[in-house]
Amino acid sequence: MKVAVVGSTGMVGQVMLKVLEERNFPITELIPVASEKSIGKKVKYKQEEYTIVSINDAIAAKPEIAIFSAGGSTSLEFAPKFAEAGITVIDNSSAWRMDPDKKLVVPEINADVLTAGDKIIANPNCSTIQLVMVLGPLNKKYDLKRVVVSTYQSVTGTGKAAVDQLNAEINGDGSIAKVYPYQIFKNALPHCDVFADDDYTKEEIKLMKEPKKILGDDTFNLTATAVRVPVQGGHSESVNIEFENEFELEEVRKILSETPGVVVIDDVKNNQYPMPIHSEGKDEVFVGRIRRDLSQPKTLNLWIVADNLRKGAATNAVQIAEYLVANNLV
Ligand code: 11C
Repeated sequence: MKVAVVGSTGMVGQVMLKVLEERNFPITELIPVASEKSIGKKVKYKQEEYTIVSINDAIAAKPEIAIFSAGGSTSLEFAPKFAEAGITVIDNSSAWRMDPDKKLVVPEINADVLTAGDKIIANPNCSTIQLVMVLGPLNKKYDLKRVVVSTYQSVTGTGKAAVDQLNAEINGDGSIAKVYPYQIFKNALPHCDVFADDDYTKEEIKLMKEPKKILGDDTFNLTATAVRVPVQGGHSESVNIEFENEFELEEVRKILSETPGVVVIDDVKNNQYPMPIHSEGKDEVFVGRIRRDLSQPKTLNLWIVADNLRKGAATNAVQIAEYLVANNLV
């Protein structure tokens, strides 16, 4: 299978190459694509060097699959051109996620919506993916009524310049250009992505809309506050979930433990709970601090952590590609 990785030099693009390699995706030819300044440079994949080509050259090479992580405007302009050439695009940007004609997919939850006719498939936002991995199985059993999520997001979600800002601030180097409007070291910014409608940020709006589309259920309410913290290994989420139906805590733990891709770490007597420092580099979504909300019935509190560059981006995209191949949809 010929595979193009568009945005191959970016933070997510680099993890995509790593994940494709680790999972031994059946690649016969890798076509790395990046912006003009990187064309002609090399990327490494399975001990071999591949030359970065332009996006138009990638279309001409006719890969079966193109995985995009090059930002919304590149996706908006080029994904349709790839699709017209018969290439299936898996797009990690927010460009197509809420388009009613495009599928938004977390394979463990809704891969069955995919067909051979889907030529542009959207990969959800990182904080959405880890949330729906937990909401999905609980919704099936207890029926969601209302979800309140607060995130604690890694600087890696913003990109390399943000990681550089944090490290420079840790090292006392004030000369680096700031990606955030404020210092991030020793700080927490209630501000991920830009402010948009009704004083919510775009990240919060993604979190409030995408889960309903993925779960195929808009009968529940969801509100979000997204916070950037000086953390690198992954995104964390504090989630309050009210159900229509009563639940037993032990059954909740059992359902989540049996959900593929979810790992329960919940032993507070021994200080065991998920943390970004442990999720870094892993593909699973970790959940813990599972407890009743004592303030009202049928309501649960829990804590979800995942590596936003892996399950939150690259791994989920590669899993979509794996599903397409396994089901002869490309
Ligand atoms: C963040 N979730 O951490 C973002 C990064 O819509 O795919 C990914 C943005 C997106 O800031």
